[in-house]
Amino acid sequence: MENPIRSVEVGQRILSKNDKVAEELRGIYRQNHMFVINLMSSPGSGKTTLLESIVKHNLLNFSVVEGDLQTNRDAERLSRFGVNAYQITTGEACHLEALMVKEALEKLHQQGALKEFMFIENVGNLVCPASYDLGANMNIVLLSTPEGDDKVLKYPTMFLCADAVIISKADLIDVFDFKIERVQKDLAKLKKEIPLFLLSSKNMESLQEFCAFLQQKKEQNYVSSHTF
Ligand SMILES: Nc1nc2c(ncn2[C@@H]2O[C@H](COP(=O)(O)OP(=O)(O)O)[C@@H](O)[C@H]2O)c(=O)[nH]1
Ligand SMILES: [Mg+2]
Repeated sequence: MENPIRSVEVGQRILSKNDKVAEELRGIYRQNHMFVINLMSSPGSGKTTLLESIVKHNLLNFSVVEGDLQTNRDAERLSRFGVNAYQITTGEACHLEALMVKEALEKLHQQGALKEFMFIENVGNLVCPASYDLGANMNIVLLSTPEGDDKVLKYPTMFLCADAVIISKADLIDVFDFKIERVQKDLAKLKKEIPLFLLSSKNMESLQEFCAFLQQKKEQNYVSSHTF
């Protein structure tokens, strides 16, 4: 009997449900003149502290979507500084999905809380968030000095989706014998050119430089070209 199973070659990438919602999100961000940054990193690498530092020094006007498995702690940390922060708790999911962000966006919109910048603090890990497009203008990955300078090639999928990389906790570079050149070399193997920032929450200049970069990208209407 003839085998009833036929395979068909697909020349085009099939868009997943997440990709479709991410595309919708890009339209919503554009319409609302928002510049959206998806922050990804291991837990504890300094994402929330970075956002706190930006608001403390009044460097950008932003709202936040927070992603964690449990607790509202990060949204509460930012709310203390008057930031409009919406917390998504994912339960067991190790990443945020576009639909979750869409719902958060609707809530922030209803509260009249949308600002020109919106940060999405993704669930902390260097694996799963790299597979989910959130429609962000920029995907930014933090690597903190205590994690070690060897992580880029260990987690290539994450660093491949980055439009910029931050080495955070730069004040601890010497303590952890962290070699910036190793990160630069490994990033060069993955991508030809990628903006790299050395950042410390204790160093105002480094924060200013990073925020000026985001302002510039916003003015250029930068949209990430990464395909998730
Ligand atoms: N030395 C130093 N510690 C930092 C810096 N940024 C964050 N931390 C500390 O790192 C810990 C985790 O930071 P947090 O922002 O909660 O990380 P998140 O899980 O990525 O949001 C906290 O104890 C922060 O005080 C920094 O630039 N330098
Ligand atoms: Mg956090």
